[in-house]
Amino acid sequence: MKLWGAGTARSLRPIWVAEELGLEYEHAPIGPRTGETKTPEYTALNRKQKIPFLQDGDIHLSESVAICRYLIDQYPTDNLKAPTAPKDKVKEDEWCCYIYGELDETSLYVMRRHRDLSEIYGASEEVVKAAGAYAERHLGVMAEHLNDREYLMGDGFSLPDLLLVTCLDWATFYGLNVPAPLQAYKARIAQRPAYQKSMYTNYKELMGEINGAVNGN
Ligand SMILES: N[C@@H](CCC(=O)N[C@@H](CS)C(=O)NCC(=O)O)C(=O)O
Repeated sequence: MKLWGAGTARSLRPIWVAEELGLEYEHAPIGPRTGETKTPEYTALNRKQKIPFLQDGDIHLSESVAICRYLIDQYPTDNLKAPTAPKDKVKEDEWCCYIYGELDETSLYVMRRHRDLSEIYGASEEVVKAAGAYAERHLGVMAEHLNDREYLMGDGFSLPDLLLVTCLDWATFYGLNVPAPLQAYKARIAQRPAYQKSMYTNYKELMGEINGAVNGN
């Protein structure tokens, strides 16, 4: 099994799932906009020229949520609950779509586009501000839900929690207001060894760069 991609919230997700499941995998830590996604070899694998990407035998998959879902279904474990009853499956889908659609794509990535990647997508303080406020509104909805619950689904740590934590890290990094119940929830989940290992695997190149900068290397 080979997982491609490092350095972003999206690339963290499949690495974290693989660690939760105890899988053996090769990691190719290519980054976006480094030219590494545009090589002929990588383009032949993933025409979208994006990370993350998974190769597992004849399965080739892009899209962070789809890769996570595949791994969880293909290599089940009690560490990461996968619902089986239709009513639970749709609840899980509801959370995954909500987190990915409202937090990741229409808020945090919009902020990224119009601030960090403004040379490509155009700079707009107004859009960044509105997207941040929109994210905070939906963080409020999730904070209410998690106020008296340990996890999003009733039955333990599951894919929506993993997606939400990657967005909470991202929102915190962008200076958004993350309500206290979500901070407590994030702190609890951050104790998981698989989270810590995957954070290191996903961000170690960047950490090296940061340490290098601090050390003046
Ligand atoms: N919906 C995709 C988004 C993938 C994505 O946009 N990846 C970014 C890095 S976070 C990328 O590879 N960007 C390079 C580019 O757009 O050229 C997912 O969740 O996997």
